[in-house]
Parts: sequence; C-alpha cells; structure tokens
Amino acid sequence: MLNCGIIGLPLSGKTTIFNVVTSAGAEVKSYAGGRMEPNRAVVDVPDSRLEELAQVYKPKKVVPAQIEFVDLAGLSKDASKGAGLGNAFLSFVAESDALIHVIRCFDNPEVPHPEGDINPVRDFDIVETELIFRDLLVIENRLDRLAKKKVLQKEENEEKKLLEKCHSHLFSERPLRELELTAEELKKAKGFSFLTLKPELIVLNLDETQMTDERIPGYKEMVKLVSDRGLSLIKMYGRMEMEMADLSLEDQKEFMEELGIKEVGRERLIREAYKMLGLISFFTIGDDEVRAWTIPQGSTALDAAGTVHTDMARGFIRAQVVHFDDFKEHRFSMAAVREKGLLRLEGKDYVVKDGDIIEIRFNV
Ligand SMILES: Nc1nc2c(ncn2[C@@H]2O[C@H](COP(=O)(O)OP(=O)(O)OP(=O)(O)O)[C@@H](O)[C@H]2O)c(=O)[nH]1
Ligand SMILES: [Mg+2]
Repeated sequence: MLNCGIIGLPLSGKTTIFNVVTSAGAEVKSYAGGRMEPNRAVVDVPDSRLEELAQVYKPKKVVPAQIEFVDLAGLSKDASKGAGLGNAFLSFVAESDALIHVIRCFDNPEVPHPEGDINPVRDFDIVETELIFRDLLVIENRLDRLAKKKVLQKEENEEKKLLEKCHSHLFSERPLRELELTAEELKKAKGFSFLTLKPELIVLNLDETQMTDERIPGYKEMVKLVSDRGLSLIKMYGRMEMEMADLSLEDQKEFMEELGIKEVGRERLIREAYKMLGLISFFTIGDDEVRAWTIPQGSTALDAAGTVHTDMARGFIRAQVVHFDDFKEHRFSMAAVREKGLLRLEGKDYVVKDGDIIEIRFNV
C-alpha cells in the first residue's frame, strides 16, 4: 500500500494533522519530542460514489479504498548535516511515496516555535532546502564512488550523466520534480529515492483566529510560492479539527459552516493525497459487496482484473465496463445503460478510468 509521509519543522502540528486525518489519537506534545519511530495508520478514502452505490445495492459489505499515512518526527534545520534526528530521520522520508508538508501558521505561546517566531515562508524554505541538501548529498556520495573507478561501464556512464544533470538542477535550489527527465531517466532517478522527486502537498496549519486570509502571516507570498512550484495548498485547522473528531461528520460540517469554513480539511487532504500518489479507483458491485479498488493511473483492464484476483487476470476474457457518472445519470439501471450502449465490453488493454464500474469475465 502506498503511503504519504507527513513532514515539517518540529512543533508545526504534524501529529495533530495526522490525528485529524486518521483519528488515531497519537500523542501530541508541547515540546519537540525527538521521537524517531513514526506513527502509522491506514485510512479509508472518502468517496461519495461508493456511498451512492452502497445505497443502491445495500450489500452486506462496503469496502472503501485505503492509503497509509505516516507521521514523521520534526525535521530540524541542518538535518541533512546531521542536526536533530538528522540523516536517520531523512531516511524515513525516503521511504514515503509522497510528502505532506505541514507549515505552522498558528501562534501559541505555550508551544515555542523552533525559529522563534511565526513565518510560514521562511519555514517552507528551511524544509525545502533540507530536502534539496539531502538529495545533493546522495548524489555526491554516488559520484565520489563512481570517480574512484578506473573504467566506467556504459550503464555507469549514463548514470553519471544523469546524476550530474540532477546535481546542477538541485544546486540552483530547485526540486528534482521540476527537472525534465525522460521516462528512462525518471525510472533510474526513482531508484535513488530522491526526496525532491516525490510529489508534495502543502498544508497550512491554522488556528481559530485565522479564518480570513489577511490573518495568516505571509499568506499571499505563500500562495505565490506554492503555485510557482506547481504544488497544491490546503488550509487546515489542526487543533480545532482534532478536537472535533469526536463529533459526527454532520455536526462537524455544521459547526465549521457556522465558522465560515466551507470544507472539512480532513476529507480534502485524503482525496488530494490519493490523487497525488497517482491512484484511481474502480468499483465492483453486487449484493454481497460494493467495493472501491485502487490502481495506479494508466492501469489496464488486465491490471484491474489482477488486483481483484490473480485468477481473473489469468483467465481474462473481457471486462464489462460502465462509468459511474453514466450509471448514475440513468438512475443506476443496468438495463438503461445497456440500451444506450454505455455498458461496454472492453479488452485487456483498455485503460481504466477513475470511477469505472467493472465486471471481469474470466475462465479458469
Ligand atoms: N493553537 C494551536 N495549537 C496547535 C495547533 N496545532 C497544533 N497545536 C499545538 O502544537 C503542539 C504541537 O503539536 P504536534 O501536533 O505534536 O506537533 P508536531 O509537529 O507533531 O511536533 P513534533 O513531532 O514534536 O515535531 C501541541 O501542543 C498542539 O496542541 C493549532 O492549529 N493551533
Ligand atoms: Mg509529532
């Protein structure tokens, strides 16, 4: 299962956001704990389409898609040089498939900010710089090792060229995800688990006094910075949302609407994380079970079959497909979508779309 690692400076509210997202109830502290072992939790991906299908079929079981969230220790300034939990911590980041970067906007005198004051733009830069340094170090170590060799194989020569290209890009203080790479180069680069190659999402952690943008320090600058880098930004009210976790979703929404907050951050964050991981869902339906299955974007009908059961891939004949939107538009009537030609038979190379409802025909 793919996972999202939650990163950020110490005391930015990472564990708080983790608890909001996972309802895991991990301990939050008012001092930088320096705890190394990350908290982990698997989370259901909210999907109103699945709920609608469940209402139609009233199955015994409803199974949502899931992803994992990992709450990491605070990243200190100079971590790449060994400060704080240092490199050991950064290796936990390397194991994440995507990053959620929590930036502290809330002020709280009881929780001292490690840099002395609230400055989201500066904090963003500190963390991004650490990630860039870490990648530079990885590259320099590898290049050193290659330099010690008398003769380089063709593969190693290509690797060297790629690493030098990455190095000069990082050296200009840009993350690797902005570097244009061929599919082959990208595959090689991923082998190094570069941190700045991972997709990243920014969460501004706000408090109740920051309901309007003017009240968020450096908000405009932050929005510009994030959009320049092609990243998404989500505003969350970490502590408040965590304290609300005991309320029903309905009550939460009502409460937040009263405060002028349009969307519960939790749901949006999980959905964005799922998208950021490059994942889509297809559905299987029936009286026993209505289920959302997870596959990477670009997967084929054969991949989808294999996700449900290896036998289905082995004995694959055809996939019967209708998109959720078409199905819904025809009031969830199979007869109606069949008549309109919206229920199709697809071969094994068909590229599955997010929201396809699929029945695999197979023979083993
Ligand atoms: N006022 C306010 N306090 C918050 C908010 N979010 C978190 N805090 C407080 O900040 C402190 C640290 O929160 P954590 O979630 O443990 O922060 P962290 O980033 O996980 O900290 P480390 O793991 O130690 O780096 C706790 O006392 C929280 O209650 C917020 O939105 N508003
Ligand atoms: Mg924490």
